[in-house]
Amino acid sequence: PIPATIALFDQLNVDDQLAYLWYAYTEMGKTITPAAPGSARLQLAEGLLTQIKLMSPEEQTKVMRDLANRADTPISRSYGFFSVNTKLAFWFELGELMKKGLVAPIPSGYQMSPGVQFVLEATKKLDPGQQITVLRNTVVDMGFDTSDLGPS
Ligand code: 45D
Repeated sequence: PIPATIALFDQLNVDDQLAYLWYAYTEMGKTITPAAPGSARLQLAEGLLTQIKLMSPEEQTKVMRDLANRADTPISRSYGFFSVNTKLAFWFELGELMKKGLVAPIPSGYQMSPGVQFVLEATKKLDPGQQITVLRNTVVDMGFDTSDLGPS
């Protein structure tokens, strides 16, 4: 069920991937709150989060789309160097910043596509440990991995 759920996620377009992460975060956020913020991992991500906070809302949304799109940008490259748990902690913190109004929110009236709902439902059927495995897999390939460029 874990690989199947990840395969479903991989088929989503970039906006649907972001929407999926957002709703997974808002539902799981309740249970993972003590583990994620303030962790030592987040210090590695602090520089990026600070840069993002200083951007316009449009730029903030673009950064998140670029990450999901694996676009080659300075921020996507920095993200690519994070460990998988730092990647999760980074997204978690972005979610917190969105809730606080410091990062551009989901547009009001936004409706999940059927694809997003489907992957979310599949995720809810997994146990909590499996859910985190799915989330690790969704964020691990985001950003830009400079090792994909091969030897220069
Ligand atoms: O205009 O370190 C749309 C543990 C549509 C322990 C959009 C852990 C149109 C160790 C796409 C909706 C393993 C527990 C716009 C960590 C449109 C440890 C915008 C785990 C603007 C870290 C969409 C932690 C946007 C875990 C902006 C499990 C979407 C953390 C943004 C999980 C989505 C964190 C965001 C998750 C999602 C965070 C910010 C799932 C964040 C998700």
